[in-house]
Amino acid sequence: MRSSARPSAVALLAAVAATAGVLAGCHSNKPTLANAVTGAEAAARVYVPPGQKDEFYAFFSGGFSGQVSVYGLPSGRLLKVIPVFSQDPQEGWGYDEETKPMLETSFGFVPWDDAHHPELSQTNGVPNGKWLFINGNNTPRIARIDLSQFKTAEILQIPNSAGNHSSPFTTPDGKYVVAGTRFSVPVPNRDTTLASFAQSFKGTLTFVRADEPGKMAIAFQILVPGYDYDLGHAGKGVSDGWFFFTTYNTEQAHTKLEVNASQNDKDYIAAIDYRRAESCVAAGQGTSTMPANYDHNVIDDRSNVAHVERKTSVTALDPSRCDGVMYFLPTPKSPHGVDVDPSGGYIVGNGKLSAGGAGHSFTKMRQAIASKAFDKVVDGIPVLKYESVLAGEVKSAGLGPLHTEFDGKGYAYTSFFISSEIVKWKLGTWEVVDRTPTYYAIGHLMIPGGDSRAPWGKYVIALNKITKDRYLPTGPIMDQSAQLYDISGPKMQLLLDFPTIGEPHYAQALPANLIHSVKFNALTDNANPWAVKTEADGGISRQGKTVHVKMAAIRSHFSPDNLEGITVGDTVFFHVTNIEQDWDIVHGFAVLGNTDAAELILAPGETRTLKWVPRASGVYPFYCTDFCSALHQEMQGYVRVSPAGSTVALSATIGDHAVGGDRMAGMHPTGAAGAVAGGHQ
Ligand code: RUQ
Ligand code: CUA
Repeated sequence: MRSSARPSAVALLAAVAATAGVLAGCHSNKPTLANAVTGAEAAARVYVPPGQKDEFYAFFSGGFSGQVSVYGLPSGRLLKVIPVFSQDPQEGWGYDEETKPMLETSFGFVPWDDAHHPELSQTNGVPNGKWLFINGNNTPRIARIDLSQFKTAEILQIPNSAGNHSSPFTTPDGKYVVAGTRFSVPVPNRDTTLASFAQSFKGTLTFVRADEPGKMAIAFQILVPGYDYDLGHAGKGVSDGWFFFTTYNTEQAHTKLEVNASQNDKDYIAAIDYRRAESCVAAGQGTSTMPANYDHNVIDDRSNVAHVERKTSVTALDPSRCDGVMYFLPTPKSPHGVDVDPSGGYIVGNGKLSAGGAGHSFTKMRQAIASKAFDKVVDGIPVLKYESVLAGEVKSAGLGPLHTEFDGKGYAYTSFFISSEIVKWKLGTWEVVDRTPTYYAIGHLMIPGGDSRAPWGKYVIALNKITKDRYLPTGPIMDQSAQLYDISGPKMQLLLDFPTIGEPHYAQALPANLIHSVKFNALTDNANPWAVKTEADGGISRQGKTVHVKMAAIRSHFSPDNLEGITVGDTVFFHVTNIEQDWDIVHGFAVLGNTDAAELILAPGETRTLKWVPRASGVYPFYCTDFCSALHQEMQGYVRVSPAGSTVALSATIGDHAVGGDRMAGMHPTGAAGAVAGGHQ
């Protein structure tokens, strides 16, 4: 049934890639004169003198590193890496007992993910600097990072999903973030033949309540046809209340997608009226309760201990039984990004295999719905006529459009992967007004606030997939690269290149003054059950084969620092509290030969717990891993480990006195304390 005369996508891609190769190989990779600035000018525009601070915070996804990195703009200086989905030795994230539960899922402990799209929380359609959301693509999850601490605070797993790619884009009021599945799968997942794809595989579009910290929850999942759901964006302004998702593989292929999923001339943008979905869910119209297993992991603010809550069901909505909730907008050709302009009037689809972008008009979409300008109905979902919703196409703009961001001054900027360039065009007239090469193979691009109602349209950043020949070579693999362009004038001007950590699929940025970063955690507020508030609170205790050590860290010693009475066969938990109350005074803790964890890194006022199972008798040093003071090298101690069955008395001392003394004898861990130490043995 499929026309063999039609050139395959592979052939098409090969042809355009050859063109791109020519482009990349010749002089066209030099900026044209109008776009060029001298090195001295560029340097002056990105130079942030020593001691001065950047104008913007930018949050880059780490892609397959699973983390988020924070850069200052315009300098491109790396400020921090925030661990999210991957264990991180630099902060002990996912290694210590407090944070390990954050990486629990219904599949078990999953200490890695592929993090794609950072999304700043919004108020009234504008980033507010409170939180950053990011998706885990491989094992579907959404994380919330608290931007007062620059720390991951919450992770919600998404069931009935596989490849959580169209996520975690937010609604302008911050009520929801979404999760659309890239891979359709049998829902509920079960053993079934792959050839039954078209009959038994489904997609899900998940709406997650995200406006209260610690309470992310799945509001409902819309069960949609078995396509690939790639990216999404909320409507805003005139289109507030709607959500748009791109689809590809409307062919419903389950093998050789590079050919089989590139047959249709148009795939769809799914338009969801989520307020209509809310009313169907409230009325129980078209809904069912589906069993589902997924975890919700939250770090308690005061104790710093993460807890896992297992969830067992979701509310599913069948869109064919909730009329008006969902429409398909035909969009050429395997669209990737779907981006909504600041007014909300245009919905721009970026067809990977097309030569431009298609802009749909929200107003025309409403009219087409009212006049039932339908091409057909698929699984109960009306497909609107292409011409009835199209506002305009950016013609022959480039090859392989992926993403579009907006400057708030009436212009859009689209990344073209294959022709490796950013193209600037005018909303409404669809004419190209500027273009600039990128080095090389740009994926996403980012303007601070560029997907919001009010962009800060001063810079655009290209997030490039291929870096070769731009920096000193580092073997066959080069890190990915970002490029900063000034867009304050009519022409884009390249100012700066800088390498990134992992693959930054996307980034978001906002003015630095919108972020309120705390300096330290008040020790008096520390509710960790194993916290010590003074050096004298430390000590050692035994419950069967488990030994708990409570320890204070303060310049430049641990209290206690000499421990005896531990035997082979014991499991030891070091609960260390940094009792400093000064900004940026950090201590670490590590013990020789520990196979059970990395180090602890302790912010001032914070308690963390390191698990250690000594396998042989002997004496084991421990030490502070963060150069905290002139006597940092003196910040060390010893644990004596005796053979199994030895009767050496437990003792915890510093200098000539015992720490904790008799009080330790009466020390019984609370239930909560047991959860810290006991939950992840
Ligand atoms: S996104 S460019 Cu386009 Cu997940 Cu990677
Ligand atoms: Cu404490 Cu080094």
